[in-house]
Amino acid sequence: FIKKPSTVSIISFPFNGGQSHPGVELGPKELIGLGLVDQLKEMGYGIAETSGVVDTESLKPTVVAKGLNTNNTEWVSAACKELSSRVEAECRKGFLPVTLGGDHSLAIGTLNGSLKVFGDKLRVLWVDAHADINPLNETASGNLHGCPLALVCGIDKSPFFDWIKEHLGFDKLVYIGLRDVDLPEQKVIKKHNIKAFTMYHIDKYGISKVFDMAMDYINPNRDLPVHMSFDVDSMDPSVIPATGTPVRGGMTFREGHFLCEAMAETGCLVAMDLAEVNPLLGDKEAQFKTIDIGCSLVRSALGETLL
Ligand code: HAR
Ligand code: MN
Ligand code: MN
Ligand code: MN
Repeated sequence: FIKKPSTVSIISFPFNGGQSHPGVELGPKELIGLGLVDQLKEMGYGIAETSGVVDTESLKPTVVAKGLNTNNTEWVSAACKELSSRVEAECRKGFLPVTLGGDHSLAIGTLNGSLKVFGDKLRVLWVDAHADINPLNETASGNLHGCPLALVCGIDKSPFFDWIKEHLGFDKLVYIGLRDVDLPEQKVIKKHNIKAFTMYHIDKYGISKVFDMAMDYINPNRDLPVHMSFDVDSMDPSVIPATGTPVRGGMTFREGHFLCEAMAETGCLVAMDLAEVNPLLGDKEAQFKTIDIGCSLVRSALGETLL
């Protein structure tokens, strides 16, 4: 794989079907509206013309199955399948897809796309307050943004997601930032021995050490491609207030940016997701802050602050 690709593909995924707060579908438009694409150009990146917007509305199914435990199942599946092929195509060109959400169910698509390209070599850094690994028949909320990793890792082989053929090994995944993990998720994490650095570990060791430990686990020689899926609710709600499921006690401004900078420094980033920016939640200041800091997290992950 190419270290530090020089072309970024911005993929907008204006999707809210994985959860129940309207507004998260406006994330990509607002992030780009605040200048994200221009900022990346200014940093010297080429921006692929081919990326663009996934038309999630047109993928809404007209008939839906009854009695499922998860909401909008067919819609999430159809939208993520399309997103997967976009991410796959951009990675194949040697470009770095940055997918702007949209709720975090989008990772069902983005991770499938990067897995197709990088196969067994792919490593995943999941940055989130939540573990997003609820089995589909055990999620209490029924919201699929709480389930993407169950599908990606193959715990769930739902007939509604039969296009998912390749699965991520549990030893190729690492979490940073967790602090709200449901009971079924705790069981899955323990059963499969998934490496998780929670806020406790960030407090105990500091973010720098935590990042190194996380990388030492999935990518000890810093020579494997890493897909970073960044849920903005990993950050403290005082930093990122406009998000659907905020949880107290998250990463500070610097901890979040440090993590992104450290990821950039490895040169191993091959794809990034920025999920759960909801520009309709909170007051104007909360909204601006969230979008502005969303942009700066992406810039940091692409090396802005590494001089
Ligand atoms: N674990 C809860 C559920 O499954 C909440 C999931 C939350 N939200 C996200 N994903 N933003 O990280 O419903
Ligand atoms: Mn989350
Ligand atoms: Mn909870
Ligand atoms: Mn998430």
